[in-house]
Amino acid sequence: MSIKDLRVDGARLRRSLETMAAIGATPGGGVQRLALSDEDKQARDLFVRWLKEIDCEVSIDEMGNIFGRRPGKNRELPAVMSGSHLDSQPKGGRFDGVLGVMGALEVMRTLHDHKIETERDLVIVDWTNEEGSRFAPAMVSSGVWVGKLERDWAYSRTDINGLKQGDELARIGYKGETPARAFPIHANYELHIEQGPMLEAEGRTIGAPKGVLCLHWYDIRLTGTANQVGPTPMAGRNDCLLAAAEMIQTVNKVAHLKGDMVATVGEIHNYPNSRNIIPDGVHFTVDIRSWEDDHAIGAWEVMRREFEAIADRHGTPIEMEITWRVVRAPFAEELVQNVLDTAAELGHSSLYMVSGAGHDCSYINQIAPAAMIFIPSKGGRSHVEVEESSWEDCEKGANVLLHCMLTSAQQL
Ligand code: HGY
Ligand code: MN
Ligand code: MN
Repeated sequence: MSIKDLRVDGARLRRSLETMAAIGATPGGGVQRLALSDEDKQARDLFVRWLKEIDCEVSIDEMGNIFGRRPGKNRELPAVMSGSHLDSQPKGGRFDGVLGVMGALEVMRTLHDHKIETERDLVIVDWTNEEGSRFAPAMVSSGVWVGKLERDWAYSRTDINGLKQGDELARIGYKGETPARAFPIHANYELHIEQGPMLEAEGRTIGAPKGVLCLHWYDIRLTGTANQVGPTPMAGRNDCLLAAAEMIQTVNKVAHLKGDMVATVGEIHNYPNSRNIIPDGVHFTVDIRSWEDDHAIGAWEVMRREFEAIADRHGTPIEMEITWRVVRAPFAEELVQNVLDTAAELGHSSLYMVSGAGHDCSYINQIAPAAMIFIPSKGGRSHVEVEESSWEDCEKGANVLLHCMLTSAQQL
């Protein structure tokens, strides 16, 4: 069979996705596989087993990133890499992240079945804690790997129960010895569901993002004056939840200032959260994204000033933390073109677009040529239990990944 006629085994890809979906399955048909949870460990152990079944060299680094390497003929050449993440949102979907890891595994299985030799090594990877839901920020382990985030800072990040990311890595047995530091990469591809409505709306099969928006995360903490709700007059209260409500309105208002921007308050904690106590503490998060980095920066400056004015008016002490910022990731044009050309050669329609969702590929893009391959999300939904993509599109995306990786792996 000529290399051009090589195709993945769609049924086997479906089986591996269904097997993974059973790990942390939720009653609503989604998954809960929070980073470094027992479910994440279960999925990791299975991935490692599958890598060993096809004779990949397995390594686990200090951030728990799992690498499976398939030797090429010229081992000293920079490798071709592909991967994504096995961790999920609290009530996440069965495709976000895991498609990119299982799709890459299916590529390796296909090459293994057909005994295909490549010039360059191929490496596939499960990046630890891409979601940033349990331990903020997102994409933390690819961020450490490319040298943009500090390992010990990442280790120190805590979840809502005060557990540290580094301790949880050790607890599940994935705090590896290998330094979490980039090795030479010739090209990096990430297969992922679009998580938005564009491909479906345009009736296209393969998305070729020109890049990923910048992502900026902030944590806002307010201090109120708790009291019994009954006897305390309305005048003179320091009600920090009321102040927070006005700030949340501000986030939404500012987001509309620029067409390429989105801003969201997705997480809020109210203390002591009792209906008959005026709250004495509120913690909420702000997520701002835009294609132009300075739009998101400018939006934050407006929000920050308005938050200060609101806090002042309520007499509410406020702390604002710039938690995390990752710059916009414009992907390598020649790799994006390779995605578009490969989709066409395989007979699939494609769409040149932008990714509003963050991905590990954003960080890899800062040290090596990178690009992504999207498939449609039904109803444009994601980060929800009803997240859905068709098995046929999963197979098509994996075939585009297979041939993009082969094209790059044969380049000398
Ligand atoms: O936030 C994101 O877009 C990704 O799910 N980490
Ligand atoms: Mn993802
Ligand atoms: Mn996600």
